Amino acid sequence: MDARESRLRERAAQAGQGHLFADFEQLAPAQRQHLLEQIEALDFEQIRRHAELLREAAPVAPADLAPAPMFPLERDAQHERLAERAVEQGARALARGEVGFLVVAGGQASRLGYDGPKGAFPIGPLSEATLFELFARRVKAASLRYGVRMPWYVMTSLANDAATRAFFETHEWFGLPPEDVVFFSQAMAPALDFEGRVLLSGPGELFLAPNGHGGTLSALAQSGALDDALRRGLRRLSYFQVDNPLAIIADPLFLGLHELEGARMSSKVVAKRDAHEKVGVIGRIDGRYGCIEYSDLAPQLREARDESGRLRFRAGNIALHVIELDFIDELVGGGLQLPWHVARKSMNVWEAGRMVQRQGAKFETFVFDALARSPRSVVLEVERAREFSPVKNASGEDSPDTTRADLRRLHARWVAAAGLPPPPTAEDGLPLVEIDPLFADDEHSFRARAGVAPQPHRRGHWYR
Ligand code: UD2
Repeated sequence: MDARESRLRERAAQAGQGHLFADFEQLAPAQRQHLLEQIEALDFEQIRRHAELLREAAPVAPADLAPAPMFPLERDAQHERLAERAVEQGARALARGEVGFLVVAGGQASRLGYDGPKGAFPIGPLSEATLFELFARRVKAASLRYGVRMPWYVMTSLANDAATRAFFETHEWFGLPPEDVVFFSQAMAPALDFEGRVLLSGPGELFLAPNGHGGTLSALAQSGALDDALRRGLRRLSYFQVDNPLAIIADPLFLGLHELEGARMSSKVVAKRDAHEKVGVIGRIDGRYGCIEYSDLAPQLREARDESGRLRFRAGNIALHVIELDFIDELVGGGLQLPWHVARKSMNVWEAGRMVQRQGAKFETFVFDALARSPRSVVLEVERAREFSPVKNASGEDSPDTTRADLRRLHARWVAAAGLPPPPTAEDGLPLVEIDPLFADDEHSFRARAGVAPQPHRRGHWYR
């Protein structure tokens, strides 16, 4: 046994993780080296704290919850005046090249059951364009519209980094300048059993899971992506999730309101469908901005109505944010530690020489917990049909079928608004139409091109 191995064996044993060496003798030399490297990289102190978290009773629900003031969809004259100013302000910031894009794509797409980066999933109703391609075309559309380079930061994780980079390379970065697509990887956190022991996912392989989208902030700083953004003269990032192809990523209204408010991090929300929709709610928690998890909202608050009869806590979080770069710099520089959240689930693990299914825990931090550090923040209510239709599950609610249907409905709306002939209806009773973001990226720009006929397509109307 060499010195490194005995040192690591001792460290693991002291931390109560001696079982990691149980199969060591049966491993091939390369597997042993790999396991030693993984153990060397473990933060045993953090694992100890995570194990403690598991032993604690369920976290106490926050004491003081209140809805956050919103910039609403239904606007009075004063709102309209502010919106006009904001749109101008936001458009100026975009044209000055102060805004970059940030997509979080480090998740494992386990609910979708797709074997590959979620962004490589085909979603275009006619084009079958992947999520990454649709976003790339939106980034390009924004860059052309504002006549400025707009870098795109793509967060991956160890589980999909190589595959994501290869996917972009194969598709020649979807026509974007490769130097303007910056990949960076979030950190991983070991999954534990309920006694706090690190789990294995195979022989000599630790069970590591992405550390949640809260990991974005420190990963931006540690990877050099934050410096890259500052060097380019960016001031803020437009943050979105890879699963929502409706996301409006270069939104002058949102950016302008955020800037006029002097906010450091802001959020878009949609009115919850009903009291039971399982989305977090943006609100005030103990006097600070934050996102109240569905499960933390007591039934009487979940159902509570305001004087107009609408849900009191209705600001459903759709995970679209604007985040100032100097805010990230300050948080990370100050040793940012977002709270850890525990997800208990059934997992396939390697134990006593075979794969078994058992209960375990993954640990994640959430980016919206950083809202608590932004004294001012905009909560902009947007229309669900225009901006939110996530691909989460393989079928049923929030699945590829519902997202494609929502894209078709939205684009049919643009076609109708432009007074163009309606697209053909498919067997499901919905119009079969798709508009390429580079043809037009919103209703307004579509109307401006209303003279252009759709490309013939064997099934529907494809504007591209
Ligand atoms: C999230 C929000 C929920 C609502 C919803 C909107 C949380 C805990 N809940 O639900 O309140 O806003 O989104 O769609 O966030 N990701 C990473 N790294 C990770 C984990 C996730 O990059 O370690 C990415 C992932 O690739 C995806 C996004 O974050 O783009 C959301 O992840 P999710 O599908 O696990 O979030 P979900 O559905 O629990």
